[in-house]
Amino acid sequence: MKRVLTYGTFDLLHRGHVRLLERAAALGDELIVGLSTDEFNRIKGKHAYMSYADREYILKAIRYVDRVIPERSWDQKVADVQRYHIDTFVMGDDWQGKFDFLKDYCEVIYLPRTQDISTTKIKTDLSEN
Ligand code: C2G
Repeated sequence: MKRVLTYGTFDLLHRGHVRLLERAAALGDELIVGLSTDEFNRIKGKHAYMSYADREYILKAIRYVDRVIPERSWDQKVADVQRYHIDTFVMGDDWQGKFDFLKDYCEVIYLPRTQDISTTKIKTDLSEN
């Protein structure tokens, strides 16, 4: 049983998010997603349009996602990798190198981001029309 872990806000779920989840899930048998809480988003300087509950509800409907756990801080990743017996940690390559400290605990893979789509772009495009 190969377990994969990733984290994110996943607000206004779009093709870039789903492609990340699809590719991450393909790396193992089970994909666990650490979903940023509304409080942690404030720490990240992000304001999600959708609440944690709504973002969790939508993520759980995605066929590639097996489990959703709350992401409350920057410092929980090592504990999560150990607690959930994670084999592979995956993030988009906008985070390239930022989580290499996890290489002591599991495989770390950064996947190419999907171009021309982001939650910020969606919000900007909508506000201009
Ligand atoms: N992503 C992607 N392509 C896009 C947009 C996002 O591959 N066009 C990926 C990001 O690289 C990330 C995941 O989708 O791996 C979730 O993106 P966000 O919700 O923006 O997550 P972020 O705010 O980067 O939070 O501790 C890690 C943080 O919680 C990551």
